[in-house]
Parts: sequence; C-alpha cells; structure tokens
Amino acid sequence: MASKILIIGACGQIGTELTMALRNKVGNDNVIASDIREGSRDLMESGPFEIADATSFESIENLVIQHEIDEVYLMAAMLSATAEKFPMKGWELNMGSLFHVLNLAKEKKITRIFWPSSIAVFGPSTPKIDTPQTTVMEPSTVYGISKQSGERWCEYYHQKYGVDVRSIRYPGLISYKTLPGGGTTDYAVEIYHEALKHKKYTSFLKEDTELPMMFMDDAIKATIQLMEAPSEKVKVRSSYNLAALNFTPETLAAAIREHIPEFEIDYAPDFRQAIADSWPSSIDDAQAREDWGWSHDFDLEKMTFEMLAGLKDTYQ
Ligand code: AKB
Repeated sequence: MASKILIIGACGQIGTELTMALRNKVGNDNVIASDIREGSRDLMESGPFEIADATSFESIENLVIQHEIDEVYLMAAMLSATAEKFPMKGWELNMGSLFHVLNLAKEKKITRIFWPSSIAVFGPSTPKIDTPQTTVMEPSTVYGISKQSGERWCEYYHQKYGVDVRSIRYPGLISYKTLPGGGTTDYAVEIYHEALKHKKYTSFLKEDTELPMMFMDDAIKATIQLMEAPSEKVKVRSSYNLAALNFTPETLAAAIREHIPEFEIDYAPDFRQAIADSWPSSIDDAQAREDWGWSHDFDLEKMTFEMLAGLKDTYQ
C-alpha cells in the first residue's frame, strides 16, 4: 500500500506547490491537504482536503488516525515579519504544532516528519558570508528563536526517541502560484507582481541588502529529495543549510529590467530592514550537497524568466 501523507498548512506558499507535487508523485488520494482555511481551486479539487488547526493536538491526531497517515509535512508557520507583531501567537503556532507532530511520531502513530526551518535561525553574530552549517546562532527575531528551538527539539527527538524528522533551513522562496505572507523576503515576490502591474516597485528593504533566495521549484525538489533519502544519508537531524542564489533588491530590479526596460524601483525601508540585516547574505550548503546530492537548477535569470512568464496572464 502506498504511504499516506498529511500536509499541515497546505494552502500557504510552500504547502500549495508541495501538495500538488506530492499528489503528482504518489497519487491524489494519498496526499491529504489540511489548513485552517481553504486554498486554491487546484488544491481543493485535486484531492482530499480537511480544515484543521495546527495548534490543536486533537485535530491533528484525528486526521492521522482517520486517514492512516505515515508521513507528515508540517508547513504551517507564522513568518518573521508577522511574528514580530504577534510574538506569543507566533511562538504558540510555530512550537506548538511542532511538538504535536513530534509527539505523534514518538508514540509511533506516524513514521516520518518534514519540518521547515529557515535562515532566520542565524543572527547578527553569525558569519554573514557563506554561513556554515554549524556556527554561532543567536537569532534576534521571534520567528528565528522559534525555528532555532524547533531545530534543537527535532534533534533531541531523533536522538532520544528515534523519531525520523528531516528539515531544511529555507532561504527566501520565490514563486508565482501562491503569495507568501508575512515574511521579510516577500519583497522578492511582490516586485514581480508590481513590475507587471505598475512597472514600478517601492522596496521595503534597502537597495544593497543581500539575502539568500531560491525559486520554489528548487525548494520543492530539495524537500522531496530529502524525504526520499535513505535514513543513513540524513546525517543532520536539526536542519540542513540550503542555497541557490543571493541577490539584492537592486540586482533583482536589474534582472527584471532585462524584460521590462521601463521598470523602476525606489526604496522605503521599514522595520523589516533590521530583520534582514540580522540574516546571512549567503549560505554554505556543502553538507546537503554531499549527504543527499542536493543541487539547484534556477539562477537569477532563469527564475526571472519563469516568474514573469508565470504571472503574465494574471496582469494582461
Ligand atoms: C521570512 O522572510 O520570514 C521567510 C524565511 C526566510 O524564512 N521567507
């Protein structure tokens, strides 16, 4: 029998594309999408969907039992900018939901977990360039603190209880199918929409703020690759550094101008600038490349082409 997958937070930016990719791979009925709200029509119509609150152990456990779930992808999270506004809610969602799935795995009700971490685990005292897998980690945001604590708990549950939990420190993710919500790297998605809509964008980060980023297709590829890797190859049980490209608002605008020459950008940094300034500019992901063969496909030019092509119809 095919293994059954539950995606919690399936209607978010990553969850939507991950659900569709996994449904294509293992069959629509084997991937149960769940979220606190309904999502895109494709997602809702292509397979089973359940409304569930990630902070309720009972709702998650019920879904696991009812659908005989083996693997859980826990994609529900409050991102960096929103969690600064609602610290306790951010902590409760990000940590509470993780404990629920870790405890279900400890009780042997599920066999494998994917949980996303983030470059937000790093902080101002971390080396900024080519940030190593193992280094100083003193995150200065609520989101970063929750992700770093989560990583420690993942490793702990793996070592103490043998829980098969796997994780990636995602950089900023760029996609055209679903909008991100509440992150510091969201500007890199908004800019494409505004370039097509108004040929102008005001960035909430300064022109020279360099951050690690990745096109969504690469992030989905990495996630599935990590989950399919033989257990002995997954040597890091906190979370893997993962990298593809790094750019600033200025270089991204220049890449867009190759397609839309009249595109203009200006800058009005807000509270998200301080968050971005505390994060790395580039990441060393040698361990992911070595342990389970990760490699990325999209550079800035290829991603920009795909983003503009993918959004064109929406704004014509
Ligand atoms: C955010 O900006 O909060 C996220 C992240 C880097 O984890 N995109």
